[in-house]
Amino acid sequence: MKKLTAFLAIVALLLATVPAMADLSDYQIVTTAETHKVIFDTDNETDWFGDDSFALLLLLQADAAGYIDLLGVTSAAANVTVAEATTANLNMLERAGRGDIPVAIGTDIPLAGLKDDATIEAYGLTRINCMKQVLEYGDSISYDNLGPLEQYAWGYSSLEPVEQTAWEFMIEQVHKYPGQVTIMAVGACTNVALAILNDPTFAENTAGIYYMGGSIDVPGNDTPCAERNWYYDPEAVDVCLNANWPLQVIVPNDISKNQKLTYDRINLIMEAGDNALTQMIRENAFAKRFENNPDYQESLWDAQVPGIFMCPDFITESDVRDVAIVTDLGYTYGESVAWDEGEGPERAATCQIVYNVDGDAYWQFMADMIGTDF
Ligand SMILES: [Ca+2]
Repeated sequence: MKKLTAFLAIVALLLATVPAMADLSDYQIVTTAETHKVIFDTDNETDWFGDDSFALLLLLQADAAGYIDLLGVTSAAANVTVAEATTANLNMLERAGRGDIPVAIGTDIPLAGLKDDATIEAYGLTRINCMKQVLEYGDSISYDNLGPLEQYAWGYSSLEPVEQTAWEFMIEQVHKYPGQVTIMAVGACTNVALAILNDPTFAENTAGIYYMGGSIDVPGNDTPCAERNWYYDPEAVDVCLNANWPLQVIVPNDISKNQKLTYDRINLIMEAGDNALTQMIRENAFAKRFENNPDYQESLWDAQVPGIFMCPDFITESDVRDVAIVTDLGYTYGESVAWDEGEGPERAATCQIVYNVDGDAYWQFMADMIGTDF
């Protein structure tokens, strides 16, 4: 008996020293790497390590765990120039030890061109800061030379992007895995629109598209009508909405009214593990914004996208509506307009719209995924 007691004591001691492993079998994950391939099209930024960055970390872990196959990351415009987004993507992948994931450079020139000051003034539009930077710096900035924008980056990565453009990469991958690739477009939609315009069979050969964009039942965040990602290039959104996707899911600006990143949620991730990913969060999000300000909160948009793709169970509020975008220059330029399913006009597309998730469960999932070493 004494021996058994001693043995049990040793077992208990050993168990106590092993860090708790998250039990991911508790989650209703519906995706697998064999069947669910993802291209992440993102206006990522490392100076503001926010939404896109959290989403990318979740995708990297989902790929490492075999829940998805992350085929590549493509750089889009909207909140930053494509040069900065590319630098951010390369940097994050290098820090995460994931130089095996290809990065392809997109474009920050909208389908209808960059809007100069005369156009902005003539139609009463809002000036998007990074579009002004593209106009000012043009081709003089690139992912390995950000010029005056260098102050907003972590520094440069030793990783290199692939030679293909974002839209070329998308077309190639979609035809390599017909019916299996989901596009996650969490920046401007220009790259995706270019893939569609260059290959009319592109959309129908994907598994579908998840957008972060548009404002359905709430005001926009760039203008009273328009949300930033879709305001950057409304003509591209119009092309995308009218392509022949098997599935279109929109995570609109509405979700940002419901979901916030809080001190407790970011802390949950940092307590879940100590690895290159949690260190990135600690250095660039926690230390810069939360550490000295525990009451600080920020709205969440893109970070919700990969998780609802993997576990639709997180969705608490959703419906199916017809959605179109206004492309006439003027006050309502870039506005996303929604009708009941089947009631929309010709240029409207039937989409699933996700307004809210179970935030506590979602961020526990983020913590369990990002904190685990797969
Ligand atoms: Ca984004």
